[in-house]
Amino acid sequence: MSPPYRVMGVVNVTPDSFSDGGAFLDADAAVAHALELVAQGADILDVGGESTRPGAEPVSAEEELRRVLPVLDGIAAAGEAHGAQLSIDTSKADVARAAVAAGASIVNDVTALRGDPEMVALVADSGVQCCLMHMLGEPRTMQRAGGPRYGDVVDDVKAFLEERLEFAVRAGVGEEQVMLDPGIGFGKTIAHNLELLDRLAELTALGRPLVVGTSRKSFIGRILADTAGEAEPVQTERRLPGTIATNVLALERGASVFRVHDVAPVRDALAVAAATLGERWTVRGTTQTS
Ligand code: HH2
Repeated sequence: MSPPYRVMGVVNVTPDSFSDGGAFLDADAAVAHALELVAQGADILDVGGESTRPGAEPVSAEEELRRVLPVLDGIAAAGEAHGAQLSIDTSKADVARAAVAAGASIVNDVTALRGDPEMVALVADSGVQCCLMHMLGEPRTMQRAGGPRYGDVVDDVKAFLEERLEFAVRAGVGEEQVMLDPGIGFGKTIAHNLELLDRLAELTALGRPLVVGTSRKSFIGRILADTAGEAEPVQTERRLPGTIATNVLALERGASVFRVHDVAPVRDALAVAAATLGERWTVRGTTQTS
């Protein structure tokens, strides 16, 4: 029986993503990588053509489409996705529309429907699932010195996600289409990220599946550097154990979709953690995955 949580493998078709920028810019390499993630057990493939790392420059819809469409088509043509759902990581309605036509059944919008006024109608009309993520500011500026500031970060993120869910539902999106994400690393200090992970269970009160994306993020690199007395954040290649630790904790606190670059090791860690938690996790999980 497959577990009631899902692993979302990251397929970045970008020159500038923070951990794998340029590695899969070529469509064939990206398709091969996507199929490798399926072989590792990915339930969802999240294909993105625009980096959202701090400081990243926006790209046009045309360029984003030029990057992602051949990859979505290639995955479909290979016929080896074995039921893995395709997700498009975009905040542009034109990109999402073309991706849905090419087989995507999830729109992962890091702006939570604020980036493009046409996005909410696209999600409502097409009936696809969508992931609404919290972000303070925008990628180009969100981690600048001086910010980000919150009253209580968990309360603020929760109120934001609740408002976005209501907005989507008012515009005709079915509540059952929506997943919510606290947006780890998006306009947050290390302390904010840790507080959100520690108190993640409070977000389960929103009644929708929670997505978390901690994979290889810089707060992991900085915690490890501080612990080891190193000046620079440890490199992304050394962030897998921290990625696993945070995903296991997120599972225990009620998350049910895990967005990661390294699918196989995270899947194994989650399987053992879920077995250990037994009923305590399943009870929460089953109320959330419908
Ligand atoms: N994180 C990134 C991108 N998209 N989507 C959701 N729902 N949640 C996340 O935490 C999230 C996301 C950033 O990671 P990555 O895609 O590896 O980097 P980049 O944005 O530089 O391409």
